[in-house]
Amino acid sequence: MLSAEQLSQYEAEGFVIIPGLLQPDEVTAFRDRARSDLRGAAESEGLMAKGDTEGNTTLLKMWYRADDSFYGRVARDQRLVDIARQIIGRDTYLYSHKMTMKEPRIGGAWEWHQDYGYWYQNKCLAPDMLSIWLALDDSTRANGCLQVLPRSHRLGRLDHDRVDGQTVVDAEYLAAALERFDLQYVEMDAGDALVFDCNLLHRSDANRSDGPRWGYIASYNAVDNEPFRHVREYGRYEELVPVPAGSFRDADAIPV
Ligand SMILES: O=C(O)CCC(=O)C(=O)O
Repeated sequence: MLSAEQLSQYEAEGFVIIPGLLQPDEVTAFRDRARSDLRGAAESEGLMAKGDTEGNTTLLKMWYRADDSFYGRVARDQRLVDIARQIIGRDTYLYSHKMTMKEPRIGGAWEWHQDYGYWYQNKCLAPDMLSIWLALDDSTRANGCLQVLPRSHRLGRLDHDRVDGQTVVDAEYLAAALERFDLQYVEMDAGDALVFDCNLLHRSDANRSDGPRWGYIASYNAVDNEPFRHVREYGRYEELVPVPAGSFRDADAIPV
């Protein structure tokens, strides 16, 4: 659960950082498992490569189910579920979960966007959605940590365009937002989490370092805000049954 102070920071700023949400041994187990499952995974296994404007590529693996797999159990971990339910304030389900992988020197940038820029197009009527971004590596300016515009969630949903394979916020509105809000680099230690509103403007740079920058993102939605029409494979309602903290480590081997 978030403390009252963390919750009011989330509401005011559109995000809050939770230091050490995962214990060091949990991070190690999660990172080792993910590297072994996902490194070398192919497009046929659902791995997506997203280009950026400089020709770099960032990798993305998405999961759609709140199941009993290793990754499903991370998304259903009691600590994450409690935070999501607390913020949404009514029946909540897992919208999607994914790994964003920036490999050393080649991992590309994510351009400015609001997640609700995508999810509105996916037929979610209300912005009653949030994400928890878990750092599996220390996430720094050098390796392409997240950048946010604090308070920009108050703008509501802005228009987005499809540019070079990414859904990015309208350039003119972005320029105005950059004038109005101070950009913040969200540097995190492995195991820290960023909880953020679906309308918070965010991006990340390419990974110019010699180490990987991997982050796992679980996104949650209000049950009554399930897409009114399904245009994507993900986002379908499934009961969100929490599992004890850290029990993902006990999950059996599951296909990636
Ligand atoms: O992991 C990142 O750097 C950004 C990912 C992101 O913004 C997204 O998946 O919407």
